[in-house]
Amino acid sequence: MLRTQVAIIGGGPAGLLLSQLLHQQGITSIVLERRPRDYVEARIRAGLLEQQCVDLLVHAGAGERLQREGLVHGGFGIAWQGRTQRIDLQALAGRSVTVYGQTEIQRDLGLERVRSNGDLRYEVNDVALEALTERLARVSFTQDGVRRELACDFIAGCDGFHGVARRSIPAQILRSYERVYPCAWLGVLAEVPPLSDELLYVHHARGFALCSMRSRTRSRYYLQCAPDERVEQWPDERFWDELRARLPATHATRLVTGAAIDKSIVPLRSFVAEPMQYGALYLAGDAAHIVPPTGAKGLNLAAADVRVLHRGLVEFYRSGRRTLLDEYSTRALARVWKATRFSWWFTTLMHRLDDDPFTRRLQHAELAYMAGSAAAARALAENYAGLDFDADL
Ligand code: RFL
Ligand code: PHB
Repeated sequence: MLRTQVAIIGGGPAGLLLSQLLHQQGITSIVLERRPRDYVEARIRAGLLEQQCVDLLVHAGAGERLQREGLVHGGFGIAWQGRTQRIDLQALAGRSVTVYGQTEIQRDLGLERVRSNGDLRYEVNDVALEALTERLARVSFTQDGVRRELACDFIAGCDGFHGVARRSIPAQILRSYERVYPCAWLGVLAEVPPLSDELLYVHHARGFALCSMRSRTRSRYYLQCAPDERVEQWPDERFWDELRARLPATHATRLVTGAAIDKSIVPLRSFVAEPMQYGALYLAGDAAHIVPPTGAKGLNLAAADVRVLHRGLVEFYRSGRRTLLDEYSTRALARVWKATRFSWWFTTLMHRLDDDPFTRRLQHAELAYMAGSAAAARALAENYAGLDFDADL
């Protein structure tokens, strides 16, 4: 039987960051990831990091390239009904955000784990969590056709929304809260210069649009679409025409188009599972919660969970005390619900979610209010830039 202190299910950003932070404190872990490494590193997802998330990656020793190549943004734009407003994050919230792709974070963390001889196991199948309430918990899994067992003190469930960890918590204990939105995001990555230096969120009668980027030469664009649409229905030409139709006129004329390198459709969903711990199992990241991407909070929340969890584990291994571990779920959920609220609010404000003219008028009124009120703009800015990591209770 294999033995480690912390078994980590899932080698996404949450799992790798946790294993790296634990390694720095001399705590052993084994990461079990279902997919091949190349696949995990090629998944195009998040692009926007809160300053506190950047700080944590730097602290973990995986921030060297991020600090060199990440694009620091002091604000972003919101457009509606021919108007554009800049939200000055620095002036309103005293913080910036950083554009740096999740693919790169995944690669940087992976390299750092390999450099420090981390035990990362890819293409591991049929992971099963056992003995969660016994002194030693167990994880069994199949690797290279062989069934193996791993004994551990703790299990970190970092295996995303579709993973096995959350489902290992007894149904009578786990409570979940969910909102599925009647729309999806169609995302395109293209080797073209971004529309402007900052991100632009667009509220439009035809639906939401977002102009983002990965670098000065690579753009990331999103269009609201129906959840049952397929990427085949969106050839490049149609995508660019639709984006142009939703952009303010001044921006539309500047748009540089090109062949899409990647195209995908993501449904919009809010989901929170409570509690985030059961016996030896602690859930972190998308395994416990999902937010719609409008507020760019998913990866940042995963990093915040990992920060709280690793502190609890360090306290336990240093002193034998479980104070922070016992508070893990309460602390993490306090932050999760605030980000869930913000993501829901920003999604509801910016998308066409129904055909009711009353809804539309309310959205326009709220956008106009934000343009005219420093207090309203500040509420958006401080949530977007990220609420204080240490103000969660
Ligand atoms: P992940 O990244 O889903 O990783 C989970 C890992 O677990 C593996 N796994 C298993 N391994 C072993 N056994 C099993 N049974 C397993 N089941 C699953 C999976 O293969 C995977 O490798 O979760 P994690 O680490 O919690 O990280 C969360 C983030 O990936 C996610 O929140 C963000 O991508 C969300 N997100 C954004 N977040 C931001 O903070 N800023 C953004 O700008 C942002 N934009 C986005 C986004 C997500 C998007 N999509 C595609 C959902 C934009 C998009 C389009
Ligand atoms: C992205 O660049 O992928 C991105 C940026 C901001 C968001 C969501 C996604 O709100």
